[in-house]
Amino acid sequence: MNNRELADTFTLIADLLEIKGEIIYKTLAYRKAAESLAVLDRDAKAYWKEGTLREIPGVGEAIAGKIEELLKTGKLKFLTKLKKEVPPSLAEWLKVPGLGSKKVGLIWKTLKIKTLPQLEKAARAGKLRDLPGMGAKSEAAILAGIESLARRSGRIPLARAYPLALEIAAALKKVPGVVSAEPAGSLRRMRSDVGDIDILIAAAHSGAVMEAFTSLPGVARVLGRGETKSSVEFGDGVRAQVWVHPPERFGTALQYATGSKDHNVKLRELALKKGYSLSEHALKRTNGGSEILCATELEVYRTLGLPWIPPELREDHGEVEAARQGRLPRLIETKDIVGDFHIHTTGSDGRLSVLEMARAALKRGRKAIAITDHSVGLGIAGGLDIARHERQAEEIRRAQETLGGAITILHGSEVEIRADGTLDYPDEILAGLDLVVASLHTGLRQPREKVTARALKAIRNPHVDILAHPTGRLLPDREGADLDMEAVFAAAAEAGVALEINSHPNRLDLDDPHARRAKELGIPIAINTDAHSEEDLDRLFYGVSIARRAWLGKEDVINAWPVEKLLAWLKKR
Ligand code: DGT
Ligand code: CA
Ligand code: ZN
Repeated sequence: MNNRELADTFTLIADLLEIKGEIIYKTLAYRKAAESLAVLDRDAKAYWKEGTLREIPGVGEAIAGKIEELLKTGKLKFLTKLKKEVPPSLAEWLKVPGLGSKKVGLIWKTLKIKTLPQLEKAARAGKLRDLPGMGAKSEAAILAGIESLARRSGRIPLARAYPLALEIAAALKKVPGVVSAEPAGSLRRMRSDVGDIDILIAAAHSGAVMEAFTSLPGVARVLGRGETKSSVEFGDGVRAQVWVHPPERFGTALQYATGSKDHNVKLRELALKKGYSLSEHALKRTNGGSEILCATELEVYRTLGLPWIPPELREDHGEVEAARQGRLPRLIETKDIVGDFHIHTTGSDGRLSVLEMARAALKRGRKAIAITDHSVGLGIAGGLDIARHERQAEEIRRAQETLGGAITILHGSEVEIRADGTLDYPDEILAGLDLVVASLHTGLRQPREKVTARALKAIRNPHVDILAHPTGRLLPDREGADLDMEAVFAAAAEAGVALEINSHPNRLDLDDPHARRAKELGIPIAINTDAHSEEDLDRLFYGVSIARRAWLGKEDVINAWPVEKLLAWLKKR
């Protein structure tokens, strides 16, 4: 049993005792032990072998005995007996937002039910509202809680984690004594989903930071609180942990905590070859063991003879070798993007007019945009029929006149690829447009051959310039179409059609492995916002992050080309 499993065991005991109705101080002892085991920096087994288990904060004689029994036998008689009295499935109920141990105990004892599906059934049948201290409102809250629990897959979409991480970091930066607060882990590497949120703090003392962190608004449970590390869970199940390190070692700690694990392993091997040892705690010379303090990551990499490696590349996908040979790519940055070729307005399901959208884009430094409202077939989004589409040309002309030469507004369309692969406007209409974005929104569950054939047919239509969000996936739960991506790439390369990285954090489609493959094949990439509102324009950086994870530079991305080059490309097509 490792520390995590020991901690989970004691949490389970505390949960079951609480549901049983045990006095609170008894359950608190188990929770305290669980919290300190969760953040312990050494294996509990090591303490046990030394006979020093009771040095672990919150571990007294009784709990030390239980840890010993668990480590020896993998089981605990006390828990086995407790599980006979209180069904362990009830602990699941505590994860339902808005459901505490008192209510769990009450529902279980009165209605004689013990599983989550039984609880849901009882709530739907209106059986909870008449229990003492409850009502229709708390019944509805429980039902909503069960539904949100069901939606939660193991990993957290970046769209949820990223803003939360920035909020946490901003709040902790304000704590007196904090020098820096930076997200680390998979979030800093901009993976499209993350297991948890890791935040690194540079501060000489940790007390005030931990206090502020564990009492942040929205924190539902404190999972562990220690000197160097604490972790919490938010109401929707998102977990975050904070590590505090002295400022003079912050670079070493940030580098470690950013990962990935595989990247760190590579780096550690390189360090050993060069006569250093690199660990979570310190970078040291192997002979003599003197420490090299690194306040910044740059110093860590420089000591190992490397340039700083951008976090998005740290996946052990060849970046360490490339860094050694001085051939790291110059990655695209958000400020390189001058164009956005997938934008909606009130013409279909967007919130702003052409002029408002163009102003908003101009404010963000864009020099060219394409208005690409949905075509008529996509009834749900109120697509433009041909007459309305032609009237939109007039709206665009007026907006262009109002804004002068500051921004080029192209008239495009996001034209639907129908079930048979034909497009939703006739070729004459498409031929008259500045730019055509084709996309699949329906029939995504078609068999591989059929859906691939549709995409290929669209790519081969000579009027199509960009294939938008190619797979149609929606994060976190709706998988994309079962496309044969190699066939899509081959067709796009041949036709010279650009493939989109859709920046909406629920799409991020192409994903980074596919975007990297597309670059290898010389396919132009478009990073578009697919904006339906002004705020969507600010989500461009998500798409840029995917491009960076795919090793793309600005030459690979049509949105980063000078406007003249883009116009020449469109004209030639
Ligand atoms: P996640 O949270 O599953 O999306 O992925 P990460 O990469 O954030 O991983 P996490 O949260 O388990 O750990 C944070 C960082 O700590 C990770 O990126 C690298 C570092 N790390 C964790 N375990 C190890 C390890 O066993 N060896 C090394 N070298 N680094 C580790
Ligand atoms: Ca993590
Ligand atoms: Zn769109």
